[in-house]
Amino acid sequence: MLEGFERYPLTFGPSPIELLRRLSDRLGGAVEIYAKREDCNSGLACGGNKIRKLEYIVPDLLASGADTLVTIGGVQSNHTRQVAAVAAKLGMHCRLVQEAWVPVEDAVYDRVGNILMSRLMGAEVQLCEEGFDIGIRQSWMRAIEEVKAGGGKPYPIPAGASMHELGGLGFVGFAEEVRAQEAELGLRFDYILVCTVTGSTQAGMVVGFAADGRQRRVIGIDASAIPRQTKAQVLEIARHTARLVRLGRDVAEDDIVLVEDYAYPAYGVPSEETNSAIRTAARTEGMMTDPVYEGKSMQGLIDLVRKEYFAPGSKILYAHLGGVPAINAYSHAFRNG
Ligand code: 5PA
Repeated sequence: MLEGFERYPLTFGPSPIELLRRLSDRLGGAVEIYAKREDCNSGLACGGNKIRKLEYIVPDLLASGADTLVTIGGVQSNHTRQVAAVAAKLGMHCRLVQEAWVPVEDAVYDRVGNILMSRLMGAEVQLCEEGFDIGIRQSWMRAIEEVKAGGGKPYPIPAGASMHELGGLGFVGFAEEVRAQEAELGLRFDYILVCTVTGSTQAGMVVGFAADGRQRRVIGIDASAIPRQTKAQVLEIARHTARLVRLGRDVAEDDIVLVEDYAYPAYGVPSEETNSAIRTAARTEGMMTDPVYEGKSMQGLIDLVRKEYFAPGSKILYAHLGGVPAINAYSHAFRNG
């Protein structure tokens, strides 16, 4: 589906798939849980899902003649950290707008984890007070204008690279990669579980898996706590991406499956159940997840397995999208493990 699109390699190659045997057993052994490790997909500052999206955006930004990448996220955004890494790798400037998306009072929240790495990689970091939103932001538009006013040539990348023309392509590629790995492993996944916030990860997967009829087997676990807006954005990106790759059919509203039950109490704030899911993954598999994204999808996975949402014998692929650096900003929750 992606033959007509240029890709600038930033990942190590196909990300590994591993069976989570002890986690599967811990949850009763009726289903087999696998993880696809996007959290170790690249050497660029710990990698993650944005690296895969950016592989299809970099050719466009190089062709544009831009000298400064301008993007946006919360203070502990993984996306902004990955854009900073790509800018460093390409030898470009990077301007990051980091909004107050999460209501935290931790004294080191804006010093550790992702934001520490972004600063270290030379990005210009601007903290601002605006709250959480997955749409197009005024603060970001202002930063783009400021770069222009300073004589630079900005290349704008919206939050999560999602509402970018090419933002859905990377995860179409993820689906194609999974199909090739399934052939090698001699199995077929019945469900693909993914954490969703700005939407292009799930949207790309929906388009990619629609090619073999599995789009409704992509189970989005909402971590935004604004599921209506998030689901609408996933649908919009999926429809756009389907046209772009000439899928040959439209994406229906029902093709977007978004489970809303695990994002509480708020975006970026883990519940006790989220933290308990993080501990379970860590203690059964040595697999680290974070309190903002993957901990919530891990919580969803564990709860849905326990509720027998998946038929016995199902093979489930948990897309681990990265995000572990942010755990440093939540040290209090894990002070006793
Ligand atoms: C993010 C996003 P989408 O935004 O494509 O739906 O992906 C959700 C997601 N897991 C899942 C991890 C580890 C993520 O980082 N992060 C954003 C960020 O600013 O880091 C875009 C919100």
